[in-house]
Amino acid sequence: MKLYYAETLNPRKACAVAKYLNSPVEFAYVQLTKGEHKQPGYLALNPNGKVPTLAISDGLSIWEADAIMAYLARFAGSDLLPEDDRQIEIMRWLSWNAQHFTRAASGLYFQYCIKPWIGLGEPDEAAVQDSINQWRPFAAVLNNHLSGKKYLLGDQLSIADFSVAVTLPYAKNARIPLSEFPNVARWHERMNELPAWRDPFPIPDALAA
Ligand SMILES: N[C@@H](CCC(=O)N[C@@H](CS)C(=O)NCC(=O)O)C(=O)O
Repeated sequence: MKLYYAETLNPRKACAVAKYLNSPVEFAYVQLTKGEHKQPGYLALNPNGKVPTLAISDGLSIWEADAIMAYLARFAGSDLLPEDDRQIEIMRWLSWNAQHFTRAASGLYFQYCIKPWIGLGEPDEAAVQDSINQWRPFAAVLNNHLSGKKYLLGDQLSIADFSVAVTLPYAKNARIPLSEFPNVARWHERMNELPAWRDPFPIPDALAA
C-alpha cells in the first residue's frame, strides 16, 4: 500500500495512524506547492486532487483521511476501530468533527499557518474572529465530554481521537485558544505521549510548533 501525503492537516491523521499501527505502507510525499496533486496520474487515484490518498493493490484507492484511518485500523485488526457499538460513537465524533470542531479550527490554521506558507499574505482579522467564535462553543462541548475521560471513548484510544485532535498540534502557531479548555488541553497532552502523534510524517513538520 502507498500512502500519499503532505505535511498538512488531513494527511496528519492518516500518517499518524499508519505510524501508530506500524502499517505496511510506503509513504509517498506529494509536493502541493508544485501542484503534483493535480496531475493526471494522481487524479486517477483521487479525483478530488487532495491529500491524503491510500493506494491499495489492483487499482483500488481510498481517499478521505477518516476513511483511510478506518481502513488501516481494520487491516491491522486494531481496537482503534472496535468491532461493536462503539463504531457508532466513533461515527458521531468523526461527523461532529468534520462539520464543527475541526472545520472552525481549520479556519485559524488556514489564516496563520497555510497563508504564510504559500505566500497568501497577512491573516484576515474578520475571518480569524469568525473562526474563534465558531470554535469556542464546540470546544466547550468537547471539554465537558472529556471530563474524567482519557480519550473520547473513555479508556479506549480510537481513530476518533486522531481525527478530532488533528488541529491541536498547530494550536500555538494557529493561535487556537486551547488553554481556555483544560480537559481538551490535557487530552491533547496525552495524545502527545504517542510518538506517532507527535511525529507522524517521514519528513519534518514545518507548520507545527
Ligand atoms: N476531506 C478531505 C480533505 C483533504 C484536504 O483538503 N487536503 C488538503 C491538505 S490538508 C489538500 O490536499 N489541499 C490541496 C488542495 O486542495 O489543492 C480529507 O479528509 O482527506
